[in-house]
Amino acid sequence: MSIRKYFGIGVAVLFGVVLSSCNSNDDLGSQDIEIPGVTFDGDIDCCSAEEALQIYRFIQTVKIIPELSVTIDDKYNVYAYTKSGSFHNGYNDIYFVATKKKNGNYIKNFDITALKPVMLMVKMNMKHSTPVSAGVSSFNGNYLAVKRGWISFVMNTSDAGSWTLAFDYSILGSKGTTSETDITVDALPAGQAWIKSFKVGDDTYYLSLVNPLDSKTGKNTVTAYVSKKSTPATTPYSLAQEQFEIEIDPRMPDMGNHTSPDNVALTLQSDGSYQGTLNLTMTGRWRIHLTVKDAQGKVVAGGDELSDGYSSLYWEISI
Ligand SMILES: [Cu+2]
Repeated sequence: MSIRKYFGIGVAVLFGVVLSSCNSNDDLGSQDIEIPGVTFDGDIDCCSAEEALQIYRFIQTVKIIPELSVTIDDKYNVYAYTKSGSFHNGYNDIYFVATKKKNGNYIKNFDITALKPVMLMVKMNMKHSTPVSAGVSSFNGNYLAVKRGWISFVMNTSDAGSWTLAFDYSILGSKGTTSETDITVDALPAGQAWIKSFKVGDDTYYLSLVNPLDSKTGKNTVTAYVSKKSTPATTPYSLAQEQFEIEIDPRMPDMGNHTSPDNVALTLQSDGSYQGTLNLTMTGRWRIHLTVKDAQGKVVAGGDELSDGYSSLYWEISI
């Protein structure tokens, strides 16, 4: 009893936050606002009221992608979110939650087992996919019912072509694949380039820089993924099995290409990502010139081929 009372207080506090953030309408009694999942009714497939509140709070930090909302077997709803409510060129985190249609409660255990983005290149009449996360897993220990994956788009939507996204799901016994849904992938602003490719023999690899806009002045832990282009190219590109090391040489092209000290090459981590240290000593536009070495330490991409002596393989970010 006391536990439910505690949750009741939690809900009331949350309503207070919601109302004060848009405090124009005093007629909105808290009882008129429905937070999905907060009606704790002992549904064992679903979250407790406390978990539901965590999810609800998390969802306030991201934006829904309406076109990717689907109803499954007339029993479940799946909602997809990104930070901005849209997709852009390069790396995008994508989040999913699932609810029961009949009561709106968040479902604790479900899986999105594959993300399947495909671009139709209209003029060339060919299709290709793009790098994706190995799977979609729980956000973290606090957000078991929020799943997170990523897609790194090699191209944006343009006259050259457009994207669709489908995904495989498994929700309380319902399994299947959603239909291919049209999505828009926006170009990045000038001064930003977050995905680059290189070739080793006949194989094409993609280097996806993770959420570079989170970088701040000073030393940043920088994360990237190396993905391998699939055959056929319509199969989503999974993480490369080969091991690399990615040396970074950040330069400011607008300021005489000065660099910064104490950068650390990106190396493979146990979770499949690459991590290193990127030191951005000031705000502005940075080119992060890359030299990629294979497991034997041999340079396989990048180097000093630009006329100014810097690698032509680079990410570009503006902070
Ligand atoms: Cu394309």
